[in-house]
Amino acid sequence: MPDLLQIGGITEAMRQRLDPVFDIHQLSDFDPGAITHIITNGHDGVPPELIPRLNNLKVISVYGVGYDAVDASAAAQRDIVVTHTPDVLNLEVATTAVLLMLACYRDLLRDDAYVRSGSWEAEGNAPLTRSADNQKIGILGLGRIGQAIADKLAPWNPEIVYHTRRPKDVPYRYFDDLAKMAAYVDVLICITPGGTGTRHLVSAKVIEALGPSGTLINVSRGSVVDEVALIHALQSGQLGWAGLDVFENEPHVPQALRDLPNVVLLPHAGSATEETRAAMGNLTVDNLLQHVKSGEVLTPVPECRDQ
Ligand code: NAP
Ligand code: 8YV
Repeated sequence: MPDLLQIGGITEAMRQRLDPVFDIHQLSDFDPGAITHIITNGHDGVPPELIPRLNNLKVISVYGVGYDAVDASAAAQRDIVVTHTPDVLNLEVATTAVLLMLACYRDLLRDDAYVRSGSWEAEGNAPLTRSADNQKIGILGLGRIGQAIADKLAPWNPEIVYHTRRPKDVPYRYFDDLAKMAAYVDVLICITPGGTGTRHLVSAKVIEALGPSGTLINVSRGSVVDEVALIHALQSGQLGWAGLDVFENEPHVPQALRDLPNVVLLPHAGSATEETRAAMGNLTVDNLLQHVKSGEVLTPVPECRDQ
């Protein structure tokens, strides 16, 4: 049986499919020379110093589409294939982005608290909120999930615009300058990959351009947004609202963010439904089983294609 190193948790359903095929080892107890496969997730990844120690490693299967916690280029150089779980979570993460945007516009948390606290009875109707209809919405990163977000927003009749490094063949206006797009839109939705290439792409300048009536939604990675600048802008009124699923130092969320009334916070739950996590788990395991069966994988990351 091939030896599989498990980094982070896996579901019972995943274990049941892996058990008959692999000897599963934990980080606390494994023989580096024996490991041929790794299963991990987007948060834990693979510690960079581990890869050179695993001379027989062939596949790293990541439970998640984002793989910034694995050095895929270093793996590819050693003929190790990294796989991930694209597409099966597009709709769920898009729902999360729309959920955060609507919660900000309609002040869902404030109004929920208004009912629970008895303020409705004591003080009368709650203050009015803002309509989410007919807004200008900028998508930063119009890939698989970004497109699903644009599709899911259609009933709110938005004007969709976008920023990526290269323009796409889509019917939306392209901005080659993120700050200019931020100045144009009412809502900025971040859904790029994480990692060094996108670190603090949403800078103080971009946040300032979005402005006091603007809303920032981040369902990408915490590293994409300058969190210190974001907190400052939300506190000072330079930015209106933020809906955040991801943070720079998860699961730590700065107290300053938790104290703000104009934010909606989720615990990196973009794909976290029973149905979508089951689909992600299946694809993560399918990649490993397919490799044992045929030497091929189903969904390699771009750095590891054509290997
Ligand atoms: P994808 O299809 O590869 O799309 C990524 C998009 O980002 C592309 O349009 C790409 O276009 C753009 N991009 C990349 N680098 C950029 C840069 N420096 N500046 C501007 N645009 C850039 O990926 P996906 O499947 O949609 O997933 C996107 C990311 O969402 C994942 O990597 C992950 O980090 C995050 N995610 C989060 C959750 C959650 O639970 N919150 C769940 C799933 C995924 P160009 O190459 O033309 O720039
Ligand atoms: C997961 C994600 O929470 O797919 C991703 O990139 O961020 C989420 O779907 C995470 O990767 C689970 O490991």
